[in-house]
Amino acid sequence: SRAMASRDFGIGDPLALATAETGLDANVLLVEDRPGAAERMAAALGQHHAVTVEADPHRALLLATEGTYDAILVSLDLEGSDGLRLCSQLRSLDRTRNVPLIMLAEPHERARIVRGLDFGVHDFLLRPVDRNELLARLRTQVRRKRFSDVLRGAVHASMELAITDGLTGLHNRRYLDSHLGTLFGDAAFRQRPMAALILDIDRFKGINDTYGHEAGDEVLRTFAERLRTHTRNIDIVARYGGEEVVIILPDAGLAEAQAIAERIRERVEALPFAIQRASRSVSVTVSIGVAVREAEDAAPGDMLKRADLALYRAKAAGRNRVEA
Ligand code: GH3
Ligand code: MG
Ligand code: MG
Ligand code: MG
Repeated sequence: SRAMASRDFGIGDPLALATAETGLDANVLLVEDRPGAAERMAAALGQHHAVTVEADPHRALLLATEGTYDAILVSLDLEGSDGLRLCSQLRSLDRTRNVPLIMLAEPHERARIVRGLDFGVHDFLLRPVDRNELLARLRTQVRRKRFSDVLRGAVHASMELAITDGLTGLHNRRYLDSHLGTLFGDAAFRQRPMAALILDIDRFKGINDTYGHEAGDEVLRTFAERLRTHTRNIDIVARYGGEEVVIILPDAGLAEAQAIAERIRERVEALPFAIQRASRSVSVTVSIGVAVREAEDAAPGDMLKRADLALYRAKAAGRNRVEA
């Protein structure tokens, strides 16, 4: 059932994916300033992996933050600088904290090895480094990293799914409900305006009845796409019900909100909507209710209620219009 669940996210079985390849061509950064040691390790790794050797810890940090390495090996006994400090920096920077990090140390440096492990260095190798051990530890770390990347992607995908409407790709009502309170409270606190539009496609049932439910779905997808095109990134566009959409306009007053609503109404009316399976297009119009946050509103529901009443007036007045 785990495989089933992950297929739903379109990522395949993460465990299979992470364990399948054993070749594991990895991109490795080796921070080492002893020429002999660097050469031997590069030779050992070189067969399967791409190795960049860097002796200077500052340049190594730059390389690590700019590049995409699958693993970083750091010598703890660099001449005149502290490999452990570099490890700590690599573990604290966003760009590098998830890259597998392996310390190279002398056996008598156990105390420093323990400190490194304490702040999150993933593994260590004792000198003289055994070639097979090097390859095995590297392989383990790279595999762990790839596995956790896949899982991270899956978690991200499932979180996206939970707040996205499956048909239109707009935010869903759950997302709106969970965010609107905060936005609304923030606007009230800063005494900034905020507006809400409720949009409802006119006589949508007729499109379903005439061309079928799938044609109706296609119109909804196109409708959503046009709304995305004609709103800003900071606006929240959420599918609220079947063919109803709520748009939250942070920082917009009444005049601006009405202008935006009117522009959307015109853009919907101006271009017919394609219905591919019927090889034709249909005219669609939308009615829009507009409301703004009032000082006496206790909750965003008050604003939405006024927008809904305005929408009702728009329908009653003949549809294809904006009312506030
Ligand atoms: P009005 O101008 O008064 O809004 O008329 P209307 O027909 O659009 O209004 P009504 O709310 O009565 O009907 C909405 C229809 O939307 C009914 C429902 O079958 C349809 N609908 C709701 N969700 C979906 C959906 O996801 N896909 C499709 N194809 N139709 C849907
Ligand atoms: Mg309706
Ligand atoms: Mg409708
Ligand atoms: Mg409706």
